[in-house]
Amino acid sequence: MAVVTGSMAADYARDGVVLVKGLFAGWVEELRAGVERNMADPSPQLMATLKPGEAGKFFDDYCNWQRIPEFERAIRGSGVADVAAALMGSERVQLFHDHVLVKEPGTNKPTPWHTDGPYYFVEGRQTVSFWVPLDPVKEASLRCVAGSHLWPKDVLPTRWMAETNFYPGDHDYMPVPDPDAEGMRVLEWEMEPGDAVAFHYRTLHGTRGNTTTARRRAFSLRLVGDDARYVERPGPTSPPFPGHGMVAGQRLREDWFPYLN
Ligand SMILES: O=C(O)CCC(=O)C(=O)O
Repeated sequence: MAVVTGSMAADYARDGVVLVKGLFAGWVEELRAGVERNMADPSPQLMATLKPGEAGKFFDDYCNWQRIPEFERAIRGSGVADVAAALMGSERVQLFHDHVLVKEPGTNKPTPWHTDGPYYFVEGRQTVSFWVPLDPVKEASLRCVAGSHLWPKDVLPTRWMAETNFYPGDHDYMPVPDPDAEGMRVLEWEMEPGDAVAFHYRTLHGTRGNTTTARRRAFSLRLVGDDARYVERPGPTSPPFPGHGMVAGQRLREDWFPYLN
């Protein structure tokens, strides 16, 4: 069971990202089985990721924990809620959604720099995602810009494949920066299966392509804490959760987004 030290919580508050070694180490086979089940039977929300002619295969699907028992067992059994509570400084922890991102060998396409927050209909200081590789990763690991969760403006959300703005119309977003060219502090780790990068919904992140001969399977888990509230966005969000019926300022409805602790 991974333990959050005081210095890890302080790092998370300052950088908006921290490595949690071995958080899902006992759940790797379970999660791999869940990913296989998910890939064999994707949801209707499966995302198109590669343009015609782009090399490889990039599987990107989400919101499946209710129908993939391996995911629910790992989420409830791993102790991730306690880790999330300690990192966020939150009493309660709610499950927002799961996300599977598999880059097969030779998928050169990088995952573009982005922050998840603007795509979501929930906002708060207390948010955390756990990106969990299910294969050893080096170059294709998650890359996060330290401190970006504290930037005053949200980063423009875009559609990864079409490279157009995610929401119609003009909104007050900052343009997507180029962290390498702009000399930003980028944190990334060589990781073992079951390690986790914990990062805030406002943290700028991306990944390189998978140019290796090995698969790069990743399970990402999105959780929220006490101060997270439903917010209106300029259009349908990702994930959309049609018919959710929530209004601005409400906590996420408990019957769809259960408490984990
Ligand atoms: O795995 C990737 O390529 C990107 C992961 C990501 O953006 C996320 O988990 O939010």
